[in-house]
Amino acid sequence: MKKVGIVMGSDSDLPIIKKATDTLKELDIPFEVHIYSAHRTPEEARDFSLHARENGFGAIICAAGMAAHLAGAVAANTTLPVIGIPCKSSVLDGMDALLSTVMMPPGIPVATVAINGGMNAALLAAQMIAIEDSALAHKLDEKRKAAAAVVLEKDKNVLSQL
Ligand code: RP5
Repeated sequence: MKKVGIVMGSDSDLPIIKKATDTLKELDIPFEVHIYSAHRTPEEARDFSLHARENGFGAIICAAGMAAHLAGAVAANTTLPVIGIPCKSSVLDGMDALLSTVMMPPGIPVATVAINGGMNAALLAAQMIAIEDSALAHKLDEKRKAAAAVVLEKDKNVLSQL
């Protein structure tokens, strides 16, 4: 199975990445995690993305806050799908990172999830890997069914709480 690459701009982004790695672990998807910054360690971020395909990755998740150029910088060096997580890590509450991540110029796409959207980034990466992996696609279907069952259980009980 292809691996998911996870790159975060700083170790202060770890709580958001943890939501992604928990989800990937639950789905038995192999992953690799790095702290590379578009601004502080641009060479390492570039090298990782340039060689990601030959190193067995199928998708890359990038999490960064503030002027978040990491996902775009990684996407510039690979045609693997890149998923950006804008992180809330400044006085602008993540709006800065959201706009920096989502507003890519035509030609270099980044699939941007919600601010701090670690779980959805992992699920989206899993769905990409599952295009060629029917066992994983089945696991994703089952996970959705389980999540729906939780909501329906709450529906059954809501009246008793009012
Ligand atoms: C970004 O700046 C990082 O992704 C992080 O979200 C933010 C703050 O980084 P630290 O100052 O906490 O290292 O590059």
